[in-house]
Amino acid sequence: MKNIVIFGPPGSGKGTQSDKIIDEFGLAHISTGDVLRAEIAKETDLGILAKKYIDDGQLVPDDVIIGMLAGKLDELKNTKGVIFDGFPRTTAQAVALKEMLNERETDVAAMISLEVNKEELIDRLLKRGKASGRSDDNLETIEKRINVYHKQTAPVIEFYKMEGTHYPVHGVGSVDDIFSDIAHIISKA
Ligand code: B4P
Repeated sequence: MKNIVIFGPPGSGKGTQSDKIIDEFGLAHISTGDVLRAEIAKETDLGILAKKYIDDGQLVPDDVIIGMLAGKLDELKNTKGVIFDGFPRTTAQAVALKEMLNERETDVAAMISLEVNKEELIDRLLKRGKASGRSDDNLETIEKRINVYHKQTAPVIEFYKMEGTHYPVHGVGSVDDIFSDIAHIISKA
């Protein structure tokens, strides 16, 4: 299996590039953000809990996310590989993902880290907020999410550097040019 982690701050293009990776490489896709938004729409217990954190720009607790991901992984059998989009977002999640994959005799082949400056992130998310009405795409929550990223999520980069699978990608420019850099990395991974 070829498993890929697509990583980066909020608005860096994880979801955008995941769509292109699916088309090109035929991998399965798990977006923890999409799963949480689906739970919120269905008003499940998990959705009600997650909404409080998401609307406040905070991460949903690790134990909740890790349990949810294990369930999703079990639904995917006989796949060529999985794109993990928005997961891991803490070092504890990175360790849990490695354990879950190792139990299934596989691992992460590449962690693609999209690098985008703060002004560009804010600009993109404010634009998306106008179109999508997402409750977390307003200036106050966006700034909180970026701070949470630097404190809790950026340390995940060190984990994958130690694993030898960290690949930084410049994430500003045309979606196709960025994808071409990503596709090159995945082909060789
Ligand atoms: P996510 O849904 O993962 O959302 P995101 O980080 O905001 O978006 P992404 O980087 O995918 O951006 P996109 O491609 O859409 O998470 C939402 C929340 O869920 C989190 O804040 C957290 O509370 C919770 N959560 C999720 N996973 C969790 C976890 N593992 N642990 C704990 N909590 C978790 O791009 C954004 C915009 O930019 C789009 O409008 C797009 O069109 C545009 N864009 C993309 N590429 C562009 C480019 N090259 N140029 C110009 N615009 C571009």
